[in-house]
Amino acid sequence: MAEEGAAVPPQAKGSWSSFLKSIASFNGDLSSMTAPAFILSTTSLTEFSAYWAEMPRLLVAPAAEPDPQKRAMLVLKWFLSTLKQQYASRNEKLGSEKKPLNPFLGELFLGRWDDDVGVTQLVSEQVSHHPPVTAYSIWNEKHGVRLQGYNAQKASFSRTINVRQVGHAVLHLDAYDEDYLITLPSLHIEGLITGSPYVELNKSSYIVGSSGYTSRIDYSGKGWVSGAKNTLAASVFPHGKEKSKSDVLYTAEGSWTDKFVIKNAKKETVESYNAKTEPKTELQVAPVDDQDPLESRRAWRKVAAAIQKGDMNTTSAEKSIIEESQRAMRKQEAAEGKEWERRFFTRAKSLPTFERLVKEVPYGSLEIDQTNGAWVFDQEKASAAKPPFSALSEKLLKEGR
Ligand code: HC3
Repeated sequence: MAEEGAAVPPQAKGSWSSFLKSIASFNGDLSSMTAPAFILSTTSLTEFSAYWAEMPRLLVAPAAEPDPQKRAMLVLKWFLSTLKQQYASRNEKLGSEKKPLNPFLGELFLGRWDDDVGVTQLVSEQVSHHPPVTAYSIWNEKHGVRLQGYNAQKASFSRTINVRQVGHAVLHLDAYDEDYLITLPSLHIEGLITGSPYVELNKSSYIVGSSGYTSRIDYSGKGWVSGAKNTLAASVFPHGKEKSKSDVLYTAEGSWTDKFVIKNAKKETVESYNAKTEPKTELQVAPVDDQDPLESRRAWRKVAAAIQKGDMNTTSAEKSIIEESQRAMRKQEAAEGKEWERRFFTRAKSLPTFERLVKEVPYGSLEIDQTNGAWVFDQEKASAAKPPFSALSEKLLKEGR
């Protein structure tokens, strides 16, 4: 058994115990949790949208596959390949899962990947602050592949922090006018007692394709008695055949942080994946000084620098400046009877693709009350969008902040 608080710096032992006591009674809003300095991350949640496409080659691969069953399998392979980046990369890089910066309404994270599959673009925007909701759109024009989605988190405490993700993603393949509805896995935090938290996925998630094939992915981890960390087992089957073993077209088995294989119905390996060796393309982001004031790294740079130095007074002071200015804007909007204008996304009145495909997901529903609406990428807004992205940005730019 690991020593209690083994990864907690000696001077932070007291604050870590208080943090553990406080989360046992917390209200479900992850952003309201006050965590000790050593566990604070300098990265905002708006940046997490990039995890969907760090291997653009895998994202666009289904677009070149004429067979619809194989296409569904390649979509599954791409999705599984994103899991390590999404849920374990911070652990690998920083030694543990840290508490991300809580994005402000209108915060943006913009970037692009440039590699042998052409340009893949990313737009991520905080479309709601209460509750926190991040929306994103990722597209590769050359291969006609578009991914868009939004997510929020509902947390609860029982033994540890349990997080249910609300929201979904839709992958669209232009060449086949095909959509894949992607539901998001639930997770919980392990390693809290030892002071080195990490994410473990649990339960199941689905990918439902409009071509008639669904994938279900089951997640499990290291239990008290048996099981291995980050285990996945998935299958691809025709719509309506989830319970029929004889209808399974492909299975995937392995680890989402290590290796997995995909086999066909004859149990022949058709694809294999090694998360440790798969090359990634680096995301390109504008230099901070050239960014719009609403862009994440520019907006948070003073906070991030203070966190890096372990200077909690400056961290709080700089966070307060952002929070105060956000409060002032909300007050002004309320007085004018207006709502903050999202730069790239719009609240949808209905989501026909979601409604059609979600029928294949047991207990699947939209839950718009949990995400302040259903959010879609607005092509018109995106074509018109040019920095600075708000009157406030312009003011800040002029003041040279
Ligand atoms: C729960 C989480 C914030 C949300 C993160 C999400 C669900 C965000 C969307 C991404 O696509 C996938 C993703 C990955 C990791 C999730 C984070 C893990 C931990 C973090 C909590 C707010 C931090 C808890 C604090 C502490 C100190 C225990 O780490």
